[in-house]
Amino acid sequence: MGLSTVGAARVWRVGDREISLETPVIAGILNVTPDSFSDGGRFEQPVKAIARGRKIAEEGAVILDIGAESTRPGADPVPADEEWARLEPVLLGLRDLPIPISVDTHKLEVAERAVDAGAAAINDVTALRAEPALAGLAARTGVGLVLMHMRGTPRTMQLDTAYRDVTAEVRGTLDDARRAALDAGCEPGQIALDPGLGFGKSLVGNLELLARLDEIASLGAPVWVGPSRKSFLGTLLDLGPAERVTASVAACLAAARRGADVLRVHDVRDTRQALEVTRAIDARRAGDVRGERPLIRPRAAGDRG
Ligand code: HH2
Repeated sequence: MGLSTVGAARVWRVGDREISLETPVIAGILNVTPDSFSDGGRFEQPVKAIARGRKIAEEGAVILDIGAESTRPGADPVPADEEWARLEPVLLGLRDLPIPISVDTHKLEVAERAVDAGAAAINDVTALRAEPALAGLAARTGVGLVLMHMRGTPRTMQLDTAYRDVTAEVRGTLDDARRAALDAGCEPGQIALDPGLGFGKSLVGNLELLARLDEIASLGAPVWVGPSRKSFLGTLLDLGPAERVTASVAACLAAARRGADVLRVHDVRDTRQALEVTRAIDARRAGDVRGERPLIRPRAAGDRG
């Protein structure tokens, strides 16, 4: 099994902390880009981004995922220097944030600088295809590593969205990427897997991946999933990005039912409320009246594995 345990508890290890996965948790999205598909330009200025990052933590995210290069379909790549120039002031301004920060990048140079500046995880939307050495960085530093499935690149990914069996193909690719990270020296508990909703998938493909998410979860690693405001929800309901909040929350709840551990969302407050209601109901049914336990805990000294 890929999951770490403390007693019987499931956790994801990120640097010197661990995130409890006993119940699904939220990764709040902060895009410091001019061109992200749903919030491009809103948090480009560092002061606005820093304020938004603090709000995301207050609203109940357990990790803040900061991206400085849009991966929307058709997006052009951003040079590493420019990506880092967008990220640096925001990372430095959020150094004292109580929750860990992940950086959404597939560039080694950017990831190294981000880890030096305190990032606790790297979210690689290419699952090591762009830069296999990201696995070595995670192995050396102990940061968390998210490996996400994408077919092609953001420029090409929507050109071919036909699969014989989308879930089987995505599962196989993620399993291979996870093995490569383990071969590079990562510990199983560091690695999370993400089916990459919207990255080279059709409407039906995205729905099928959500419906069969338990098959991805059966690999044993923590599962990230990011349906938030994505165009497949807009296609389903004929809605623009800003109108997709309810649809996103519904997709998150469906994913949580099928084994998602970390829900990557723009709308933290709404998603958190929905999760809490579901959790309260499920707890009554299970007769589970445990008190609140902290979701992010310090790791025991010397506990590296
Ligand atoms: N989706 C996006 C970006 N990064 N990372 C993971 N692990 N999973 C996802 O589903 C995922 C991701 C795209 O969403 P967003 O960041 O809002 O848009 P953009 O890439 O245009 O900045």
